[in-house]
Amino acid sequence: MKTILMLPALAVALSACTMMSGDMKAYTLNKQPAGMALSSSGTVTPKMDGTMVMTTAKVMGLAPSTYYVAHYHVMGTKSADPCASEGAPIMASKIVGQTDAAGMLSLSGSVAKSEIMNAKYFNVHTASGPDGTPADAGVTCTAIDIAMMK
Ligand SMILES: [Cu+2]
Repeated sequence: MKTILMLPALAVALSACTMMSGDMKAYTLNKQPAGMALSSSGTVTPKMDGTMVMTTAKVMGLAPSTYYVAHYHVMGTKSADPCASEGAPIMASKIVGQTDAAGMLSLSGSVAKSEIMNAKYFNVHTASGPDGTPADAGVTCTAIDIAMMK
């Protein structure tokens, strides 16, 4: 009985180890004011790769067949909460994508870590079109402190 109980603990330890390689961590995206009419949920995962940061975001429950744009932002002054601080977007980190018919969005992009060194949050906006011009102040967001990542 003792060996059987040990197995799940070992499996957890192994998967935790896999998660740590490359310093990957999934951040949960929370709604911003422009996203309140949507039942969205999702995650964003920045992954360090040498001098670059590869960012992958998956969001569901957005408007179907709609363009969205995401970027990292520096901290703003409107709030101590990064997602409500209204900091400037870091344009080099812009990623544009379109939801499928079910409102599912997958984004991925690569940016030099030096460009986003001062990033304190990452958010997703509705875009006015494929060029990724933001059409609102943000639908979903998470605080991410890039300087704290290895
Ligand atoms: Cu933004």
